[in-house]
Amino acid sequence: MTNHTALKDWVAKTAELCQPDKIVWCDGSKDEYQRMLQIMVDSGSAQWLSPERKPNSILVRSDPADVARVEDRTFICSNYEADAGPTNHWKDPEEMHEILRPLFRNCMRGRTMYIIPFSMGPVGSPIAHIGVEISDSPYVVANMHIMTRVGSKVLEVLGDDGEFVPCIHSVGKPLAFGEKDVPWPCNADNKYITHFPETKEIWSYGSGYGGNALLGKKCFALRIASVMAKEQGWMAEHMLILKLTSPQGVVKHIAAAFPSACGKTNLAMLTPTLPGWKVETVGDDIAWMKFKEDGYLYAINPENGFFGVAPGTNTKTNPNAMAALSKNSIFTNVGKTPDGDVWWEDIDRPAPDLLIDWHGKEWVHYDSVNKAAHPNARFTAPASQCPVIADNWEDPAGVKIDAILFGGRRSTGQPLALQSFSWEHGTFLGSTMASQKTAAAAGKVGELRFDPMAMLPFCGYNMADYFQHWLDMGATGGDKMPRIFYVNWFRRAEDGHWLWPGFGENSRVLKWVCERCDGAGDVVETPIGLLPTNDAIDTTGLDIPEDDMAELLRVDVDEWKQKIPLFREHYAKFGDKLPSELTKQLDSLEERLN
Ligand code: O2Y
Ligand code: MN
Repeated sequence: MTNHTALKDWVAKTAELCQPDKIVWCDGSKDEYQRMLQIMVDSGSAQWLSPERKPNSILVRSDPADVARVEDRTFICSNYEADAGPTNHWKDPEEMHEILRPLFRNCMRGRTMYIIPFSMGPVGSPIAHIGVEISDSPYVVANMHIMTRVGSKVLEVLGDDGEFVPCIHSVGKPLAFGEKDVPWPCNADNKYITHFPETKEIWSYGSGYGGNALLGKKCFALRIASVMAKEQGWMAEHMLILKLTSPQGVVKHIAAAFPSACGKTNLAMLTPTLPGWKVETVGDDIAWMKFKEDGYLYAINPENGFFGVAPGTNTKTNPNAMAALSKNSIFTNVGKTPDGDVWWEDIDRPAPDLLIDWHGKEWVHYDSVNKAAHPNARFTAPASQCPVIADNWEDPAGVKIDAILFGGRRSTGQPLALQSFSWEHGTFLGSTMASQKTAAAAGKVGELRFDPMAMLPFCGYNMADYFQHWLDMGATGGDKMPRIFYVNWFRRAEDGHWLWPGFGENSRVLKWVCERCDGAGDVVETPIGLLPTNDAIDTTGLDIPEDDMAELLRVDVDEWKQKIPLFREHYAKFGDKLPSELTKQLDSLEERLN
């Protein structure tokens, strides 16, 4: 097991509080993974899929009241409210512990308490960090096996006194003696996803789903890690990492931040349409970046798998994701076909007769309201199963990041691509990032929501301090920092047609980014940044009208002028904590537009 005294004490204290029937230390073995699946199947929580269709894979249906991250139940419990900032829900740490203690008392009665030591990043990498999750959910154990590196090898690296982030999770449904469990235990009316940035602890109660329960992901790798990164001089970002190779063999690594539901997984696994270009995946959701002795920023993907949205994933939009999920995967809230396969909206084939929906009921008909799969239905698949996983994706030294892309879903105004004038201007672009709301998020579809650096739900401290951290990183890295770009695949013409085909054609923009990193690629200076000239993006073989291309790269000065008050209003939320550099950047933009 372990001789780590602090870890053993913490486990004993937690067991005393939660009163589980049994304690199991996870070793991360294949046998253990299989045991978890069988436990879920035997208890009625999961069912095996057909070994022919989806070998060694299970289907799980959650409680309909537990289907997604719950931002309104997510708290940053810093000592001072100002340190959580205006974009987070804050609670005093003592007050939160007063709420949590009675909820956690005896909460694991009738259940097994699993101790899951996990590494975020390749075990032993200088960029990686260790966490230990205590959970009463076998679904969490199995998912953590795929999404992180679990087990004895992590305890070895931890040694007798290594640092770890303690993560406590309970579904919040103790069982009375002899009480039969429900298929998806949770406590729908009492969810708390809480983070303690000063003590670097995570406590999660009441939900068994995704980001609420797999605490290595959003809770640790983004909210707590963003605090650690600020304190220690590195970056924890909501970014994919891809490896781009030109026909001449020039390799660039690109990190990209897009809000949820803007195609990050698709971009990370893109199949280029440009002959000779290759995209390989390092990660699809999170990047941890640290300086190396050479002064450059190197990134790892702290995760080990993909927790991807199923609906909309198909062999056209993302053949590599389809291959990754073809076996050894966990499917949550998707439909099930009579031959034991999975089905979701916009998968490659029409819905068969006798399809079972995510509620476990026979699906009667296809309409836009009654979906067979929940819109946030997920697949959990090992990254190693992705056909285009990069050969260096587990390099403990990380990959040198050459470029950072920001992007969102914007039907008007924002051009196809632009490069920032400088790191500071790039930070300004990230801080004013906005995206149109999709049907998946609360609020009016199409409404613009500011989502700085795609970190709005994930920054574990005051976002104004986070902006300052970006500026500080730039000051440290100087010329060696990645070049920053802003892209937008989602422009529509006035008549509503898409101006840019997207998907594999986005490789054309990546080619220009690659050229710009080497000081080539044509640009024109505009008030909002350095735009590609009309022929700088390689459109060879692409049937795109010249007018559409011109529109994609047009800067509508009047439209941009109208955005200035919105930017000021967005910045005003941060009061005098907003770095003066960003106000300066906004003033300069306004001047350039006038
Ligand atoms: O609904 C959840 O719990 C998952 S959210 C998620 C999962 C994978 C990658 N990104 C996200 C996200 O919300 O950004
Ligand atoms: Mn994400």
